[in-house]
Amino acid sequence: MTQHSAIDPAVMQQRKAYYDKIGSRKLAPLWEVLHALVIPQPKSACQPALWRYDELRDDIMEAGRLITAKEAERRVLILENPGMPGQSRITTSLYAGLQLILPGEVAPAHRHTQSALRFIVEGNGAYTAVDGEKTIMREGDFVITPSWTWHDHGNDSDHPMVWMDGLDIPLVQALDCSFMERLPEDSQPLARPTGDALARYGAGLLPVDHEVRTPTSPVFNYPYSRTREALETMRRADEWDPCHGLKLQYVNPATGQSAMPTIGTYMQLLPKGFTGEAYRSSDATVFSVVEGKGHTMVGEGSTAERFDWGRRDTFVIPSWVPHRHHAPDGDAVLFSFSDRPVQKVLGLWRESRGNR
Ligand code: 1HN
Repeated sequence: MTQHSAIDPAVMQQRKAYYDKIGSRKLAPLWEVLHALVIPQPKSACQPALWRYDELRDDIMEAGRLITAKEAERRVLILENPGMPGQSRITTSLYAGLQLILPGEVAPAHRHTQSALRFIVEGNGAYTAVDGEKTIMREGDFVITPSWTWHDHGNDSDHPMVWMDGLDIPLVQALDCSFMERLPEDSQPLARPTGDALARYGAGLLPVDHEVRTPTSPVFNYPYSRTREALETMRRADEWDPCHGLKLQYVNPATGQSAMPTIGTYMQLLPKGFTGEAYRSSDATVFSVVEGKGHTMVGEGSTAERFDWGRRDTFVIPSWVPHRHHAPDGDAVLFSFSDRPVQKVLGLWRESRGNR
């Protein structure tokens, strides 16, 4: 903004008339908006927020009595960032929701250009089928639906299943490249046995003539049992990061890049008694608590908030907001996701530790 208070009212009036005139020719003065467009550091509409699972579980189950998975197409409660109401986003660039599928239900097959992740929050035994292969989902599993792959879900178990969906919807929206199709059948035909992708690509091996054709990982279920075991084995080396504890990123084994091109996914272990140092990064991050309880101090000084979290809770930390994780009472495990791979490939990503 220019300093209007110091400007001669006659000049102001001339400028206003000029803006109106050029406005009718689809022109606008940059100098009136420049300082709001290019700011010294991120100032996001995204707010820190916490969703406690024990407070919202009844609401999810009530949706199960109001509408079927099939009628809804996807029966999901959107985790809506309170700073961006009505925009179906948890951060500026990402969508998240909690999806319920009851025993015997199916969520019919469709595909879209948006990439999706599922992070399993409650229950074991429902399946998702992706591009001709089914995988059975268990708590803590990280499951991928790559862009433009057919996917349908079903629950052949005897209990409800809830998972968190993370999609790059706002990002795709910003680029105006949403495409979507439905299959006439509820379930897609299967082309390969369950477990094929993990065997083929997830054992430190690749088919001898494997060609990388898409940026998304060919492994589409990263089972929690393996992830947890990796963290447990690593802890013996005792090399804790002062901000993150032990933190791993999920990778595409065929490229070494992030498992999904638009969404970075991570799992971290905070050991009992962990007192994290302050950390901030330019990628707003969504956390899902897999094990244990603890708290995260969000922000600095008098405006700092404390998020007390436990198993199955979700919280979000906006871009460039300092935060510290604490796990005073026992080990805690956090899954997280953000748009970091996009920021990195564009050369935009930044982080800082401590008071820098
Ligand atoms: C979608 O396809 C799923 O496949 C979940 O489970 C959530 C939110 C918006 C658009 C598509 C799914 C979605 C979605």
